[in-house]
Amino acid sequence: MRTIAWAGLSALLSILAAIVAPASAEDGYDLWLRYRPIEAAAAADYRMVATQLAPGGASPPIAAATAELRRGLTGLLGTTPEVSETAGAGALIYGTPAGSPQIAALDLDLGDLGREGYMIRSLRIDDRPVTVIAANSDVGVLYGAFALLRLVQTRQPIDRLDLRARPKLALRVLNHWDDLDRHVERGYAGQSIWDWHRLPDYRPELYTDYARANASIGVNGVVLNNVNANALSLTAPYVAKAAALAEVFRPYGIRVYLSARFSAPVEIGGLTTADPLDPDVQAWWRAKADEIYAAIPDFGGFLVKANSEGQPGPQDYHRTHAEGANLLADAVAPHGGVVMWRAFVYSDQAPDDRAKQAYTDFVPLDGRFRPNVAVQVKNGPIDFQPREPFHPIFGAMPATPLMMEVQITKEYLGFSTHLAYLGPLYEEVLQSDTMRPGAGATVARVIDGSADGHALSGMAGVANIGADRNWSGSHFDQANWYVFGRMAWDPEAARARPIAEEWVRMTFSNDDRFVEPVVDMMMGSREAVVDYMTPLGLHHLMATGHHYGPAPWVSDLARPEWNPTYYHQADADGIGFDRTAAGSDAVAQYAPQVGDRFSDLDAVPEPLLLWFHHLPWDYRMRSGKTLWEELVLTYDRGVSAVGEMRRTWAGLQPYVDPQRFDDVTVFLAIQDKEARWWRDASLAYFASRSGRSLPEGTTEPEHPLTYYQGLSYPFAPGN
Ligand code: GCW
Repeated sequence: MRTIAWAGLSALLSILAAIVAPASAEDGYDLWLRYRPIEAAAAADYRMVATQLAPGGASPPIAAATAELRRGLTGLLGTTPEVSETAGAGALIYGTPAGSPQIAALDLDLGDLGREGYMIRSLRIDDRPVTVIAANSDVGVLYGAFALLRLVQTRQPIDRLDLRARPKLALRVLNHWDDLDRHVERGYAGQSIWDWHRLPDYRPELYTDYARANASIGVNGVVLNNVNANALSLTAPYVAKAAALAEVFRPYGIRVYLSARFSAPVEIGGLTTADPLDPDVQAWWRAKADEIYAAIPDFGGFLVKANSEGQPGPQDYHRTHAEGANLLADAVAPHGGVVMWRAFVYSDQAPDDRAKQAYTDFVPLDGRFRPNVAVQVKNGPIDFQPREPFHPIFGAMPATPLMMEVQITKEYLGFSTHLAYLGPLYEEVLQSDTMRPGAGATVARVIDGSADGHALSGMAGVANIGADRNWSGSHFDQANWYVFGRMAWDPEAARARPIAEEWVRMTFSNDDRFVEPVVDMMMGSREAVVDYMTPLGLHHLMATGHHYGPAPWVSDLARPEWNPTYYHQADADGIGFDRTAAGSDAVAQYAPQVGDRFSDLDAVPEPLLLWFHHLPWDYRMRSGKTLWEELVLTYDRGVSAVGEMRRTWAGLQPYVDPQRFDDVTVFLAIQDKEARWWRDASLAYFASRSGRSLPEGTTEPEHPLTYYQGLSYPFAPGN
């Protein structure tokens, strides 16, 4: 009796505690899947459409869809829909024709949805209004469930739906640059979320939530470990750990991949060579693939960084990248796996313009890769700079499936403390027209395979996820994870602004007084970073190693192309890298119309001016100002944009929970300070090169150049 009374009392107490405690803290953990109650008036309408859940079957993805719909609808609408096999009025019927007799009976046309697409329709069955989510696979159904929740979360009507959607890319992959000791290379959100030491047994809820978040935006692959790979991740204990993660992710349609170290046959296999043409090496990789697939039947395949920045690769044996890639491709092919082979290479011997080297190495290999190889090309020819022109390889390897790799983590855009929404950056590259023969080959249409008829297609994002409670290190960096997934789903059609709006509505508030200013702020934020860090086409001006802060003066590193001075070439006469025919002729790697446009001073987009041209300080810009004046003004514009962002955010306090409001406020203050630092340090330096003083009316740098040159941050994160 007493025990029961105690149990009852403590249950009562915890209910009371739940009532008096403020609505669960908004620490960012819930991402865009917050499912907070919607306005009472709207809730009533939505409830009519979602009174009952009628799942087709009980497979893990269908169970995940049911769990998500229950969680989401309960949170949003305040009532928990019952789960029932027979669908009454207001039921949500979901499944595949194969798994659900109710769906099969509807005889829907799902032909064009592919394996992962879905349709959502408002229908009447026996005169009862119902909503149907149908797909050809259970994972497609799960995607549809998330899409339906998104409609409610963004307050769109759901009573007359007729939607069809399917992903345009086969591989929508996050690349984790996570090391086995939980350090994350270029990670600014704490340690790796992969707790390698406690895996495979310990699988915290966090992993399921990670999978939910990815599935909600259509990400279907995860490379678990850093491309600067440790061969140990291919040994049996680590394969078992990867298999544990694969089990957690499988219901969410997510496959795991591993970065493979090319020298693994030597390092962990006891062979004396890793030569791709050596039969023992080939047998070793085949056996390794068999072993991995025995543990992870749906293993995605390998990602490889080879002969780049000190990594081993086929060129160590005088073999080509194609021969290296094909070695691994042959090993995974019998299991349906793929190889993502990175084109991020530049040589320590070749004195050629670094921007040209990947093209020089890879383009001659077009058509020489196995069909299950995708060459993974960074968005631009140098390295994830705040702005780069699109990579010329996109216009030059029609016989090879090309993936695009972008950074979601902001190695060069202010780590996690600067607010920079990357949607506009991704969109700018995807919409760039390569002008290849055969019209309409935008980067989007090259990577989705439609320009050349490739079935293998994909996009990879270097993850910005870590063990920080809010996943990405800052609330607004969650938007970059989100927009990556949404753009990878349909790179041709996706646009940065509506995706930002969707994210804001789901993550913060549907109040237009909040949504509009925040979306505007996000849309301008990447350009602000470009302006205060690398204006007018400048690039690679950051500090050595950790890349935190400005250091355009660095000129003493062992390899020329590691030095910022290599990229800006500023001296008393002028500034910029001449990539025209008179210079490195990198323009020749583009289709003639594109190359001509970049070469022509009257046609080159001014935001790329100094990427392609070396110009005198007095060069007349289109504004009529001199280059020097415009440079100063652009830095200033970047700094004032941050001030504007701070003012905008300060006015939005009534619409945001206190914790996230404060977090963002503090980060914007950091950004403001660092934007000034970038501007002041860079201008102090360029003034010393140009021998000019700042135009009248502009603010002098706060400190002398030597002050900035003396700053040192040995423990900046992510190095
Ligand atoms: O951007 C550079 C980074 C390196 C990274 C490399 C790459 C994983 O500074 O940290 O290494 O690119 O993409 O391989």
